[in-house]
Amino acid sequence: MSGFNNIVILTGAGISAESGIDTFRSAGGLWEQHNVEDVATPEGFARDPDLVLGFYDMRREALREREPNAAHNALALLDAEFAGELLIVTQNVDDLHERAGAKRVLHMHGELKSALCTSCEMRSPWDAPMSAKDGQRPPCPVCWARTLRPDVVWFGEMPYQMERIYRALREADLFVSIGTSGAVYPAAGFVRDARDLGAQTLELNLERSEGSHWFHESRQGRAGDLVPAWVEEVLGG
Ligand code: BV8
Repeated sequence: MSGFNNIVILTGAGISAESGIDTFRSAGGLWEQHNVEDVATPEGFARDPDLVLGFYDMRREALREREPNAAHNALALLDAEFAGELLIVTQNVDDLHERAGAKRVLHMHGELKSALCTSCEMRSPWDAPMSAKDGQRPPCPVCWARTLRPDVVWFGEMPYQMERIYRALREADLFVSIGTSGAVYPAAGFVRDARDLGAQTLELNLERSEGSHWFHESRQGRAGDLVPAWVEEVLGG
């Protein structure tokens, strides 16, 4: 795994599973507890904002008790030690990559700890409940309107920084997918884009995913085991 100069990594909920954060599609996962149309679409938010705000408040609150795991720490080490180009594109809205120390991180589906105001469209760091309290939702720190929403990308919404991601995929000589089911686009299509553009492709996942057949190599196992071993291969040269 040595000799690469430009690595793009895509992470999904599976990299945070060993930190105790629910994934979406495993047994008991988020989509078994909640109807995705109700809590992860703009239509659901328009229909019942407090249900949606409560869903994200619960996940933001749960994040306080969670810590990065060995996989996040290994990617942070790679970020610090790898001399080439590196971009960690995460579908996750948790902050565990950053808390592990990774710097070159791009949240294509937004972040739990960010608030987007639908009046002034400004984003603000946010780590408090967004649901109404005593009948009032909290005010936007910029314009004071009580019109904040979670700064996450819902189904039917455009993921963030797509141009930057496609530019990185064009330049990558290695694309690694970690802990994702390959069920949601456009992220699920990145492996094909990277492969068509000449990159080597590697999947690290607990089980075979919907996209496993697109990868040159697919390794099954827990991220906490597979990722440190892979980072050692890359840094050990
Ligand atoms: C878009 C943020 C247009 C919010 C998420 C009809 C109408 C409208 C849209 C569509 C449509 N048909 C298709 C679409 C597109 C749609 C889509 O793909 N739908 C699917 C369901 C078919 N996509 C969109 O709407 C996207 N936007 O298309 O805009 C556009 C786009 C480009 C250009 C022009 C226009 C926006 C989608 C974003 C939705 N937001 N999250 C939040 O977090 O609440 S999606 C969410 O699910 C994640 O972010 C991720 O993207 C996706 C998949 O989740 P995973 O991370 O993979 O988690 P999952 O549980 O599925 O899998 C976990 C994996 O880990 C498993 O494989 C498991 O085996 C493994 N694992 C578990 N434990 C471990 C492990 N691996 C290793 N170690 C372990 N310990």
